[in-house]
Amino acid sequence: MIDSHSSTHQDWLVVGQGAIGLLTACQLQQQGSSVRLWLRQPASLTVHFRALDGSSRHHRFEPWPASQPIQIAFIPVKAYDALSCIQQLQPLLAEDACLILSHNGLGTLETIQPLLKPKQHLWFLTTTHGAYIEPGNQAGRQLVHSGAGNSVLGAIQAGSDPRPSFAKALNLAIGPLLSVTDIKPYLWQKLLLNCLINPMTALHQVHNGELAKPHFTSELTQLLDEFCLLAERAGYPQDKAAAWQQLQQVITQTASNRSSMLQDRLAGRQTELEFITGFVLREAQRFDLLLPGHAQLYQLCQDAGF
Ligand code: KPL
Repeated sequence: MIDSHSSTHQDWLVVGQGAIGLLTACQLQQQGSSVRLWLRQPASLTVHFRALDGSSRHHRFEPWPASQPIQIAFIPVKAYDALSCIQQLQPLLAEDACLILSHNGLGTLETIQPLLKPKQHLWFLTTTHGAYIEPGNQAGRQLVHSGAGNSVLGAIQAGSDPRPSFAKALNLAIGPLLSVTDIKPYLWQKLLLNCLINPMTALHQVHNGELAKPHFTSELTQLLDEFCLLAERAGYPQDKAAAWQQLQQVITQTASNRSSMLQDRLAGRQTELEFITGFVLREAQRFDLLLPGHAQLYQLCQDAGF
């Protein structure tokens, strides 16, 4: 874990106005960092933030100044927006900028990495913190930090500093933060949860907790078996019993939540299906594996129009 006692003052860019991005932005600002937002339409934004202990406070964020080089950018945008987002930021990126991606699914890094200059470094952060934006008429955003979690940070390029200076600030914002030298096994563990929970809940339009019901057990078991087969071949072997236990734990802990894919479906937004089940099926093809459960689930999701 990162030492949480010393504070750092850095110029952060946080991209978008999703719950995890705004949570991080508020917490970074609270501990003294300068934070600006990158929104589709450059504008200032006020966030009414309700912390875990129920206390409230207001945060105001200005857009990134058009001429200032970007040194550290936290980019918690959907997987399908990650590439175009980096392309937009590119003209302003400092020669040695640090870019931290955070999204569900895999398959974005391969297209982003070739765009970066030799000293621009890419990181990935995965978090279990819960946050949501309350619908409301008030100007600005009503952000609720709904569940304490933890985060894991890892560099994508070999040879990156294993304890970058910005990790301290992230630890204070959405820690406890574990800094790892290889983030990929963590991303595969998260992929496992996402490729079982997200398409199933989005297809059946149920809260996460419904998946604990016995009539979902055999399908979830098949999906897990197939995933473990693939993960083994891809070099990220999973302990099936532990993975099943973790799945049940997440289903229970997030029982009353709608998965992000169900939320996207209900809001008529694009989903991350291509980067979750789509990625799994593309990987399976690479290893000549047939994953009939995932293939059928993918098809049903497509037929349902998401
Ligand atoms: O990450 C999630 C998501 O909804 O995207 C899970 C783990 C499934 C929790 O809802």
